[in-house]
Amino acid sequence: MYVVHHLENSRSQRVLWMLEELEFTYEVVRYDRRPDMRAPEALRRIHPLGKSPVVEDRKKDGRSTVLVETGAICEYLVDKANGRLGPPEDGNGRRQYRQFVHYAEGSVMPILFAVLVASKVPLLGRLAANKVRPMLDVHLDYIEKEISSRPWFAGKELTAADIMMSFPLEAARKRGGLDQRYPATIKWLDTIHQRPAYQKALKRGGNYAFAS
Ligand SMILES: N[C@@H](CCC(=O)N[C@@H](CS)C(=O)NCC(=O)O)C(=O)O
Repeated sequence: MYVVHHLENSRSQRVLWMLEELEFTYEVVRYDRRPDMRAPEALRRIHPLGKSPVVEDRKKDGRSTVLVETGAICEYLVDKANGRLGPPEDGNGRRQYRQFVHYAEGSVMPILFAVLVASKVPLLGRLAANKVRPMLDVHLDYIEKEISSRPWFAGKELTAADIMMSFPLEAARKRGGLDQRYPATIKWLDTIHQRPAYQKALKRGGNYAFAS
């Protein structure tokens, strides 16, 4: 049994979506953000980093494995699902899969985070945001080119690479300038939002401001 420690309006929505796609049984423990948008102290009792997602894989003997880091959690679930949503067979697809699983948190999220935080600070923050935004545009241009050439990030089928890419692109649409200038990316977002598993995950997760 999987227990997902899920922070409202956060990256951990992806784990719920993945569990739904795999039709795995899971429980959700929901956490509200504090007024300063940080995670509450209670999450630190589950894992010292105090971030979400945290997934517990509870074994029948009462022991549990505690997992953090969305990409690592997705890869763990792919293993548990005997490779479902994992890398495709062909070499090109495998390379794309590996790249986008890491790229989402490793390259896009840090820039997006900088834009989001800076744009909330008056005057100097906004100037800083304007400086960082072109760096985000480079990523959005690259992503648009990639997703224009195939239906999913690693080829012809949905994989964990798409699940990893969902949050940065949803957040970029909400607050980072991803708009109709990037039609293939917008179409990809609309496609994932229509999946029944995505919709079920939304109901399980509660507040999520990034799905529209
Ligand atoms: N790279 C990590 C990032 C984890 C992370 O920063 N989670 C955010 C959720 S969007 C969080 O818990 N923020 C609240 C806080 O830092 O207090 C992952 O993908 O799991």
